[in-house]
Amino acid sequence: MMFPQTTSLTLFTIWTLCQLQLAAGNFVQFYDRPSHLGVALSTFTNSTGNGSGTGSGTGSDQNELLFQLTVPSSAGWGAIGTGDKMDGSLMFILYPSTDSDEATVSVRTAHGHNTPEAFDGLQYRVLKTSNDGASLTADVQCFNCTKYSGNSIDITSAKQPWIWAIGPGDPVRSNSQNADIEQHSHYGVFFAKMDKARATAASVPSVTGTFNINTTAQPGYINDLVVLHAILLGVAFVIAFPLGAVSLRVFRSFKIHWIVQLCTSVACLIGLCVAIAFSVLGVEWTDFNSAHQIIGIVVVVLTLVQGMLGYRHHMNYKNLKGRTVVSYVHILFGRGIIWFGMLNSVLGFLLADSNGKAAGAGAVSIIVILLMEGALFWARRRGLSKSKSSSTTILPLTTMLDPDRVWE
Ligand code: HEM
Ligand code: HEM
Ligand SMILES: *[C@@H]1O[C@H](CO)[C@@H](O)[C@H](O)[C@H]1NC(C)=O
Ligand SMILES: *[C@@H]1O[C@H](CO)[C@@H](O)[C@H](O)[C@H]1NC(C)=O
Ligand SMILES: CC(=O)N[C@H]1CO[C@H](CO)[C@@H](O)[C@@H]1O
Ligand SMILES: CC(=O)N[C@H]1CO[C@H](CO)[C@@H](O)[C@@H]1O
Repeated sequence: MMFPQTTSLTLFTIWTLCQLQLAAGNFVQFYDRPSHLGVALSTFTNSTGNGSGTGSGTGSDQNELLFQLTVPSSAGWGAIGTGDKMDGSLMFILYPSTDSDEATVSVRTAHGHNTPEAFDGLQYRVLKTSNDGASLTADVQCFNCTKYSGNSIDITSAKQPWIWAIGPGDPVRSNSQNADIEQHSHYGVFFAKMDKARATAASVPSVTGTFNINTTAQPGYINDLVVLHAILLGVAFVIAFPLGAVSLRVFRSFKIHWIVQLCTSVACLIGLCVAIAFSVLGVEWTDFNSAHQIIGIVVVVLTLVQGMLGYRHHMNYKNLKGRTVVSYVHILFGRGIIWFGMLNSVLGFLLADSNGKAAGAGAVSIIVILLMEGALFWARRRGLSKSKSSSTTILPLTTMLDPDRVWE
């Protein structure tokens, strides 16, 4: 009666030891269960490499990347790449070769979302490949991948981003580095604790089981939330708030002003909640220590304060028929918030590594600021010539957004 129990206990012990062995084996593993793409990765410092025998001298140390990639044959192709996006990524794409039980490892880089192109600036070795009909597997030893300077690999990083993708299933069968591949059906980003992948020998780890080992997949919906966040806050600061600001002078409507600014503030609050949600749920931005995140929280909170100031000003104005400190703070903050909000959309795109979009947002913001100041200046001149009373020619900035003039 004891026998089966002892056996299972022994098996359990062996299994546990294997797991410990895995954990101590110093590699990381990513496995996407829906698509069956798996990769096991480690790094190894080759101090005798690079043809020099000086040993520990840092100049001759070479950090090798060793990995096994396995993808389902039915996908047509499968790949991993460095960094968190295609643009600038160093990619290893695996597809069947003309030899029915082998596979081809194609090393490529991508520009934007274009089909990646073969890259030959790499010193690597494909140790073995296989195609058993169900999956393709390859063992790769790369001698200088860690020197790649696009979306680079940091072997000490606790949050190294990687991308992966699998094909749509169209059969690829080629020995060429340049085989035509069709756009992926599935893709994603994962983060690896590279500092846990430092191996003491140059052996390629094997994909074991269907779980992650010291890697975290970035949930796919994070991207959609980022886009929602960027639209809500970008439109708010670059279009809606400036429009609301000039409506007071140009359309002479207090009503349009407060309705637009209130709705926009609500949109900002939603955009902020979305940002906090994806920053917490994701992997990459959990520390809340980037300038974009800090400025963003401050600016959005200030927009709410700004609403209260506006309301107070309005009440005071009704009673006192004149401006109070509150009015001046509202006028000053109004501009400041819009400028910092615009600056923050630029910082947001920079944080997301979209330098082109950052430049675009910056250019549009400057144009909008000029249009806004122009409209305010013009409206002020018009107001002055009509009232004829005040003849000041040099206007302090603060009077341009003067909320009083609406009720005159
Ligand atoms: C035929 C080759 C490829 C084409 C035409 C292509 C095209 C695209 C396009 C248009 C997008 C934008 C999002 C979408 O439309 O779904 C995208 C995103 C993405 N692709 Fe590719 N891709 C190719 C190969 C690859 C490979 C080999 C990888 C992985 C190593 C990869 C990983 C990704 C990832 C992670 C994203 C989301 C992040 C980003 O926008 O860069 N792609 N791809
Ligand atoms: C004035 C307020 C803000 C504006 C105008 C703004 C705007 C933007 C824009 C335009 C992007 C680029 C998104 C893309 O690539 O499509 C972005 C990205 C981002 N935002 Fe904001 N944002 C604001 C506040 C915040 C706050 C308060 C947080 C967090 C607490 C935050 C977190 C992020 C993060 C983490 C990204 C990078 C996402 C990625 O990896 O692509 N933002 N933001
Ligand atoms: C070290 O690197 C050299 C090439 O730079 C390579 O020939 C050698 O096999 C490597 N040694 C190990 C243990 O990986
Ligand atoms: C890797 O080594 C090869 C051969 O020495 C060299 O041509 C290539 O530029 C190197 N690549 C990187 C990314 O350092
Ligand atoms: C599953 C696994 O191997 N996890 C390891 C990841 O790294 C931590 C240290 O941060 C180890 O304690 C875990 O065993
Ligand atoms: C054979 C070889 O890879 N030599 C390289 C050793 O490293 C130096 C600089 O780190 C390179 O310039 C050599 O090409």
